[in-house]
Amino acid sequence: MGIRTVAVHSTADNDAMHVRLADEAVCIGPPSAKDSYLNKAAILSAATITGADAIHPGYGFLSENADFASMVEEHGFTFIGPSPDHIRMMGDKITAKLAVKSAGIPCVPGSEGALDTEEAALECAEQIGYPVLIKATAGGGGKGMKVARNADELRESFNLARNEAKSAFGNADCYMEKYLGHPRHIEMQILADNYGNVVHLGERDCSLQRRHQKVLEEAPSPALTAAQRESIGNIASAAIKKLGYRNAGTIEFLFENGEFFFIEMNTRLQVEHPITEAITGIDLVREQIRIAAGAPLGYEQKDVKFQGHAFECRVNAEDSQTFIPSPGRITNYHTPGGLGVRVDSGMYAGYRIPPHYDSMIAKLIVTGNTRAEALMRLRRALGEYVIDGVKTTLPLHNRLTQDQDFVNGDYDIHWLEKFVARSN
Ligand code: MV4
Repeated sequence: MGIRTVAVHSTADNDAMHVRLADEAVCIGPPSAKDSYLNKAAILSAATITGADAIHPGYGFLSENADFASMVEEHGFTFIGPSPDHIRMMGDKITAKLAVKSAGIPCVPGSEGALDTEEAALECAEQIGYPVLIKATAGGGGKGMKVARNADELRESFNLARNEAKSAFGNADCYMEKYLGHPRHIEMQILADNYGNVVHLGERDCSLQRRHQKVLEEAPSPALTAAQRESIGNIASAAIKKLGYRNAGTIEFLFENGEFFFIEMNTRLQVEHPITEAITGIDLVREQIRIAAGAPLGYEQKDVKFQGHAFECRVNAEDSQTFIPSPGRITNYHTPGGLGVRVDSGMYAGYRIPPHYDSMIAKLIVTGNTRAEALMRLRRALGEYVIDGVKTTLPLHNRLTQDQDFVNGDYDIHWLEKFVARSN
């Protein structure tokens, strides 16, 4: 887009590739994230001294922090993302669910808002039927959840859930949902401009996860028909328009027995966005910047063409069996390439992976005309990828992409945990 960029970084990331490649770089503090990447004043100072126009929050850190988004705007910069009000609305899981439900999105049967007492919880559970799940409104992403299979378990866990939510998030409010036993995790990507134009860019199947960390994602989902995609996509777009939401967003669903149930909405760009780019040809970060700059979307749903199939493997510097982080120096590095192969990474030979942050070091995204073609390319690309000096999850991806259930697209949100246990 010809836009000059400023990278911000901690002292632990002095040698990071993005720092080398950006037009300018500003150090915003020491390794500890709370003193650098979460330091709002330091980031705003960096924007001020470099004369920045806009701030892209990336993913993680302050990307879903409503207070940061509003500070960015108050200081005269453009926040590349939704309004602070929408970030706040979706950050509170009860508010989010009530809002999307009233906008027409199907939700998991459960309580209408927070449950204040054990009695109210027991009554709600009788109505919806066991097993039920207690979720903290300030949780999300798997934090602050408890399953209860009967009234005894609910009596045991309800007040505990509230106390844990209070100490973990500073907010005790909990709500209840029917517990779905074997769903897939399917999320819809949407884009909305400032003028009420909304499109969906199809779904991503993110069911392959371990301890709430996604491992491998694919688009489209092997579990959906074109009619199901169109139906939930149109429902999602209509709701986003009704809510007045702008910029990129992802609506997360559980999908079980042919039905969609909303769980959460993400108001940031997601790690797995490249698989959507791969099958739509739409550059999501470019669209985020255009929308933030006040440009109209410029195309409609009928102009969005879905082509082929894409996989993303998250490559972490971790032991592929124990998942224990393995920071350290990369001694040798060779990336795969060729048609349909994309590697999003800042790694290079000689780079020292710092121990302070998330262990994801690369994303391998592979596209083909069909799922079978994409899978063949993915296996070939995984075989070509060389990362020496640290342990990585590449061996896990090699095993996973040979598994018959995976080949058949036959998996739910619990499948990978069992696969890992089986192969250890
Ligand atoms: C659920 C559920 C079953 N039933 N809600 C976990 C993360 C958070 N986003 C919501 N989560 C779940 N909510 C109901 N009513 C099961 C999960 C869940 C899960 C969801 C998506 C991907 C992986 C998961 C792993 C365990 C549990």
